[in-house]
Amino acid sequence: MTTLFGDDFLERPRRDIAPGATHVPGWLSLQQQHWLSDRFREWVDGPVPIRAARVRGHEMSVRTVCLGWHWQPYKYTREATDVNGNRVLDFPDWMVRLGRKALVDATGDPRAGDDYTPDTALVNYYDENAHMGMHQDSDERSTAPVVSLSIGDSCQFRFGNTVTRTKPYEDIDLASGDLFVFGGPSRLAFHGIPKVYPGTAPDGCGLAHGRINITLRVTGLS
Ligand code: MD6
Ligand code: FE
Repeated sequence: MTTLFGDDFLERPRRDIAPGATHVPGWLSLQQQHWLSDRFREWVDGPVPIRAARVRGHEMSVRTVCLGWHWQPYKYTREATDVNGNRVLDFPDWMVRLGRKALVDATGDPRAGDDYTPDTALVNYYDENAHMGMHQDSDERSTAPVVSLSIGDSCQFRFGNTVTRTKPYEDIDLASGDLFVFGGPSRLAFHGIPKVYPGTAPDGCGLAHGRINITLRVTGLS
C-alpha cells in the first residue's frame, strides 16, 4: 500500500526573506537531487571543464561550469574564452520547465512562470573549504528572477541588501533540495556563502562530498 502521508506531506513552508526573495526548503525530492547530481557529472566532463574563475587575479575557491552562456567575470560569452575556447553546452529545455515551476512554487502564483525563459545556468561546486564573498548578480541585462537550487552539503547563505555588501544581512542555511528565488526588489541584493557544513549531505542525494549550486538566469543577450 502507498501512503498518502509520505515524506512530501511534511510541512515545508516557503518563507519570504525580503520582497522578491523566497526560500522554499526541500523543494527537490531526493530522486530529483540524485538525477541532477548525475547531470552535473556529465557537464563537468563536457566541452568546457569545470574551473575556478579568476577575479582580479585571484582564483575563486568555488568551481563553475556553465550551460547556455559561459560566465566569466564580468560577462557572458558563448565560448569559454578564458578556459579552452569551446562553446558551452546548450541550455536544456527541461531546465526552462524547472525554472518556471520554481517561480510558480516560490510565489504561489500559477502564472508566475509564464514569461520566464532562462537561457543560462551557472553550476557551482563547493568543496568543504570553498566560500563565496558578498556580490550582486549584475552581469545579466535582464531583471528577470534568478532561481537557485542546492544539492549536497548544507551551507550558510548570507542575504543582504541592495546598497552595501555589509549589514544589514540575514544568515540562513540552505540544505540539499532547497530552492531560493531572487527577483523583483531583491534581484540586485548582495549575497554570499560564508561557509559549507561538511558531512551534511543527505544519503541518496547523489553527492557524497561538497555542495552543488545551480542558478538559472535570463542573460538578456542573443
Ligand atoms: C550559492 N549562489 O548559492 C551561490 N546568486 O552557492 C548565488 O550566488 C546566487 O543562490 C543569485 C541568486 C541566488 C543564488
Ligand atoms: Fe549570486
